[in-house]
Amino acid sequence: MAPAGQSQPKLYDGSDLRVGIVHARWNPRIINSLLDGAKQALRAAGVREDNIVVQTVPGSYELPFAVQRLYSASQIQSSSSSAGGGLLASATDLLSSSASDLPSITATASDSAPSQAPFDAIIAIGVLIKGETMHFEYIAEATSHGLMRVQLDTGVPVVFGLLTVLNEEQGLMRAGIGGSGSDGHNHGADWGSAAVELAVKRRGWT
Ligand code: DLZ
Repeated sequence: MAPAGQSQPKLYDGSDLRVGIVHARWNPRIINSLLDGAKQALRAAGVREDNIVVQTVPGSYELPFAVQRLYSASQIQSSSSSAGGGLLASATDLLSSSASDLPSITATASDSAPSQAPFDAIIAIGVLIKGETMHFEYIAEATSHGLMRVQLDTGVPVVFGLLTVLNEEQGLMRAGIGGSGSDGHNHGADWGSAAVELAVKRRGWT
């Protein structure tokens, strides 16, 4: 279902897309639901599970750097595998904090192998909850500008999955797990759909 204020989006075919997701680890309950929503929308558009690469960073402030590095790493990985250099250790190791974060890499080049192409879109997910100091304002502004800069500098769509909320309840509602009356709407699903739409349209715009 489309969120309030938006017409029903068209469905786009994501079956040959490779999508990265980078999420912050603050406010994990909200983050996990947003992440699930984004992944569900990607899968519903046909994106293969093994073409969805998830990485984590400590907090939202780290998102722009991580997205930028993840994208460049995927470009390097792609050019070295297409140059016949064989499989390098995954370039996304650069961002991995644990082995379970790593995308699975198989050594056979078949139709069923995960894509080695650069990411077609990257979704950045974070939840900033306003506190009593100015932290919120500084992190929100720096992260928003940073993510916009990364997408314009790299030419890859970066979906803005940064919730800036006044309290936890607002965040839970926007993750579809609110408690009072309505559960709210999971914005992560919109971000997954936006990633597929932008990735498909970008191919026609280049
Ligand atoms: C420091 C901080 C604070 C106060 N609040 C949040 C938050 O609500 N959400 C979030 O994702 N990150 C928060 N952080 C951490 C910063 O984003 C960052 O990780 C640290 O300042 C280290 O650079």
